[in-house]
Amino acid sequence: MSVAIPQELVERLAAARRVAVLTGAGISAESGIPTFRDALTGLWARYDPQELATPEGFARNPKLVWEWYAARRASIAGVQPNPGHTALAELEKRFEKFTLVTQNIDSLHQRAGSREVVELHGNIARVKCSLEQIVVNDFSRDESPPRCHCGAYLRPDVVWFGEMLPADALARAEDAAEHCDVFLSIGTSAQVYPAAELPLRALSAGATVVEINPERTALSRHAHFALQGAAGIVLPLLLNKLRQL
Ligand code: BJW
Repeated sequence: MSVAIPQELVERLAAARRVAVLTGAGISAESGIPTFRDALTGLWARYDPQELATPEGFARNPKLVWEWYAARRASIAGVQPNPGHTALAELEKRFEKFTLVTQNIDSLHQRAGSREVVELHGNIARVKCSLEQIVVNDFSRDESPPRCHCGAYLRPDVVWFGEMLPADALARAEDAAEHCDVFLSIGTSAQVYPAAELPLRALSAGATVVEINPERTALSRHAHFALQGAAGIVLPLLLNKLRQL
């Protein structure tokens, strides 16, 4: 699928001083990590989020949840950032202020070289105590799940449904959305809150909002530009157009 990049978008981006970006599972799809809501290959098409991504599910069956995340952690460790991640790391260098807010837990933005990354939904590589909510680095892997020194189970340091997002990350994301000239929403279905509110906050504050996604989403009709294509194709094209100006 070939995607035309509107010249007006390139010019608005070139004139921008502050850029905010929200990414979702779609940007990592081309690295081989499944999205959540794809009807056939999405994680939630094959697994029940109530059982695997809620505190109640973890309380019912901690071993099942721990082992599901352990398998995902192992598969994420084997993938590489793709041209979409790399293009964002390059874009960051061109702007006075560039905040990359991600819902992803896979560290692929950091591995591609992005520096200012705000993780809204945690990081699968970290483990925290399910009682004390503090990150734990040193634990015995003999049990499944392992236990904290306090006796409670350890769990992945990710945000499940019904849980609050890390307050500092959310505050930084909201500030970036409300004080940017251009906001890019990339590879997210825009269904999960509060992340889905960020592009709407940017719109209300007067930013140019751009969506990059092969499918239309709830955001598409609000965006100034909805580019229908894969992030790994569209982002390098956009970067090239900017370089040619
Ligand atoms: C491509 C592509 C390519 C494919 N290139 N694109 C207000 C209104 C309604 C509900 C709520 C609300 N406020 C809170 C809620 C409840 C809930 C919520 O939003 N529910 C909705 C489902 C309705 N939110 C919460 O519970 C949040 N907590 C919270 O708000 O606390 C306060 C509170 C609690 C309770 C009540 C009220 C307030 C926490 C949300 C945590 C989400 N956690 C997960 C799991 C993380 C750990 C893990 O990985 O296991 O986060 S769920 C999952 O969804 C994951 C993702 O980060 C998140 C978003 O998904 P994403 O990234 O958009 O992926 P997909 O699959 O949906 O979309 C992929 C897109 O990519 C698609 O559009 C494709 O087309 C596209 N794509 N290939 C570009 N190559």
